[in-house]
Amino acid sequence: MRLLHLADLHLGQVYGHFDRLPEQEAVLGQILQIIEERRVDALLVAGDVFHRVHPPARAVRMWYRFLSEAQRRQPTLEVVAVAGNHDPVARFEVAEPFARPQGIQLVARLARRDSGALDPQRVLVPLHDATGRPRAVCVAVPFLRPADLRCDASQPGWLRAGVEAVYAEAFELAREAVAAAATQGHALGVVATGHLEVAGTAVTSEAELRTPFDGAESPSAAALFPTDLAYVALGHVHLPQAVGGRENVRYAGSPLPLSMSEVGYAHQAVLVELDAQGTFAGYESCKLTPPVEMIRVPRSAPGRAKAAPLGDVLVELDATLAEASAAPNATPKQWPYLAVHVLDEPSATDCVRERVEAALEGKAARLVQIRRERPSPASPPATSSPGADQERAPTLPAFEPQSLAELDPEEVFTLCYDRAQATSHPGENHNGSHGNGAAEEIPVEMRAYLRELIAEARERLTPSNDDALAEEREA
Ligand SMILES: [Mn+2]
Repeated sequence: MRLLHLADLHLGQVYGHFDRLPEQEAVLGQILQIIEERRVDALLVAGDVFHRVHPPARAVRMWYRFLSEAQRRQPTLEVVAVAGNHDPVARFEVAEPFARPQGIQLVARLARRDSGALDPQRVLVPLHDATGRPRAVCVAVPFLRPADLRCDASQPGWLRAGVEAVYAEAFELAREAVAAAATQGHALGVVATGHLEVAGTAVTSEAELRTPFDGAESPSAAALFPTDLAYVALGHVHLPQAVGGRENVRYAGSPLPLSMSEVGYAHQAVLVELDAQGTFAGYESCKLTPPVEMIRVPRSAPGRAKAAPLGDVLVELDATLAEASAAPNATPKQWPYLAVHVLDEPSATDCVRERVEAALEGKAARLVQIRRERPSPASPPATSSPGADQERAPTLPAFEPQSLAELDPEEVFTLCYDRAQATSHPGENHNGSHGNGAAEEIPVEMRAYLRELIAEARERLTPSNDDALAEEREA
């Protein structure tokens, strides 16, 4: 049977102040084509369907339309979609009464029985081929929150232990289902979903950094996923890759670059083949084409600084846009996104934004970010300063009001935390000898509570606001 693995759609993302739904619709169109042409039996969506806990109504509509259109084109298609950390937990499953009878499973939290044991009826989803024959069972695990776990939070490493325990219990249930099916003459493969950072994963995106296990704390693929699994469809990390050296344990990555840090690699969906015995028989990466270009000035290149003095930036901006020039009849919704990173020199003027905007006058480009970076005291304030450690420079980045739109509350908290650490332990970590420049990581437990708080705050925001804003923007 044939599976299509997607993740991190982030529908409803607003970049700078530009709505990305038109691009997302275009990419969903490419995915529909793959589903139809390749006769996909089951679609696995590994979390972060939406960008925010309160997605705009148009994003929700787009998601349901996509599911419905996918089944119109491929009527036997089954779908398993689990929620990621960006998704609205309470509302992700609300369409279930309609979706479930259609073979669409929407899973946002772990269903348990009164005994506390996982409910196999909800955690396991049977998957069939086009003839209706059972071929696999999917262990549908969403992004796990502390409330989903059954473990002693006072023990060190409880988060990891709790997550490992959930997967171990779910795979035990899957084994029982496989054994039961074998007595009926069916050979089932076991596939699984997950929305988490697995140890040893390469991360390039700023968006998914520092969640949810804080690097060292995250569980390994070996600890989580037994080797007899047919396939593991992962989400959360936006860089597509195999995990733990296993070709059948993969992150699909984001179908569209969400920010400049996700440019420079191919975006894709993963087509997976299971043989008649339900074992992994290979995969194919189906390339997706981003409809809009993303440009960062200065252009990034290995060994090149991420920021440049304003004068250099303006010169490069001019040359880049002359060369990029979108099709002459392109509408503003097709114009490339532009991010500008300016090095803040002591002599720099205060009107960086005005000068950049003036340079863009009449140009077909959409400015999403002006980032001003202070030169780090350890390196000379020249364009040629090595850029390797600039991801998180030892000095904290200066904030431009507009870049706030891109910031996530957790990121703000992390920066404040780093700043507080830097002032309470001056000199300890100020020379940039630690690559990430962070004084000390936020304790895992503190971060877990912070996330709960943020989720709660988001739930309490009036949902109508987004929609009103979106309609206004569209008008
Ligand atoms: Mn994501």
